[in-house]
Amino acid sequence: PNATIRMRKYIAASLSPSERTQLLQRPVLKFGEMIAKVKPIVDYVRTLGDPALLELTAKFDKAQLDTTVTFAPFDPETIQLNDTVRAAIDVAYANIRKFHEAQARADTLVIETMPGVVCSRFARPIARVGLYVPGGTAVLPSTALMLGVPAQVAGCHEIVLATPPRPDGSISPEVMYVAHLVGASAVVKAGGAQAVAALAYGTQTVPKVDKIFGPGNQWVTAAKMLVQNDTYALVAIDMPAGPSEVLVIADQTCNPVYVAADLLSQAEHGVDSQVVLVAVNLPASILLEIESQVDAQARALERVEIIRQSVAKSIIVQVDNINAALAFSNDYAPEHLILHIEKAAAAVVHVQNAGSVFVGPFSPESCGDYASGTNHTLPTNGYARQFSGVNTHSFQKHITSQELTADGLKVLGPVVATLADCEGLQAHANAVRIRLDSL
Ligand code: HSO
Ligand code: ZN
Repeated sequence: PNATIRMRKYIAASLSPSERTQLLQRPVLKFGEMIAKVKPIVDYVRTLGDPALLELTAKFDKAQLDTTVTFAPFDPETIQLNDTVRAAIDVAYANIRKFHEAQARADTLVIETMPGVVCSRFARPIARVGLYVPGGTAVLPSTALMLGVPAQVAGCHEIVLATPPRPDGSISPEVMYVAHLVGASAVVKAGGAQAVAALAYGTQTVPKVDKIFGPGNQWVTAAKMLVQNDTYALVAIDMPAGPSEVLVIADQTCNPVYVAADLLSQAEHGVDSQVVLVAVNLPASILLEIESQVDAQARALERVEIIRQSVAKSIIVQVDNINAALAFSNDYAPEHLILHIEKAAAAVVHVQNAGSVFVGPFSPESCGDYASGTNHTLPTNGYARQFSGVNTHSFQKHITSQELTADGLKVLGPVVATLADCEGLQAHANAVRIRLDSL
């Protein structure tokens, strides 16, 4: 227990291609295995509904409940919350709301592609959404905000929040207050694969939803992936989720105390959290200072035992210049990227793959995790290559439409008829020619 809390060190230039690939990899998630484990749970809830949900909640969350769902209104007067916490939630709510409202603006496109041919696109909310708020080793009212605010801003009609109850059967007042702020219609007291199944299929009391959002452990993620593939459930998910990650790029201008603090803020999430430091041409003394700060700061933290395990699996990669650092980061595609470098803002144009970027010494990840306005539900596991973090559009779909005038059809019709002939689809060509003949 007294061993130094330290990350493994590598020099990028001396890595073989396969060693580099190895370092870029996340721990393999055994999805096949997990799917097999969650399937019986999902099937049980799908076929039996509430009784199954109550039984599984007693088994996994040690909570004996009579009913699973609490319906709105959630009277804020009845929610016991200290004033400072309430005020902090209010500020976070306002900032997240500002940033996510702006995303919904200027959403409508109207484009005349040819004279008399007008194409448009407009957004509509996904009517019913399910937001999974994890319990487990930490209570996460911030996740309720990060999912609830964009759902509210997008105009979703029914917002169902699911979260595991505490052993006494209650939900934390912080989460209940957020449920009130975002206008949730129901809170489902259940967690894990069973909660995902309830949201996907609905039960006697749990409303069925159209899309399920939120982070969670392997059980939750596997259940989301399973129900997404069930055409009977007809449900979408936000993205596949894995353990949380951060990649910090630091050069000789960095503050080693800040760098260590940022690495640890991610390392405390869980034993499988991924923490990477890319050191750009760092003098040995600064690197040593970061390492000793990691050890010293970690020892003073309550979650030191979690950190011991996550830090042991974490790495420092030493590179010669900023281009090499950004290349490594882009290949890694981190959920969070923190830039502790001289011209941090100027480096952002070179970021190709990342969930969210934290620019300069005064932008700790914690600010984005809670209250700056950006979303903290972000792609992990390298999925930042092809996924965006949760945003207002995640709660909408875009519908396109077109309207042609008679003159428009005269111009476009022959083109369409030619292409339809090409494909041998005579009825398609006909639908145009019949009109052209009558014009
Ligand atoms: N860093 C986490 C989000 C979070 N941090 C919630 C604190 N609370 C995953 O991106
Ligand atoms: Zn965090």
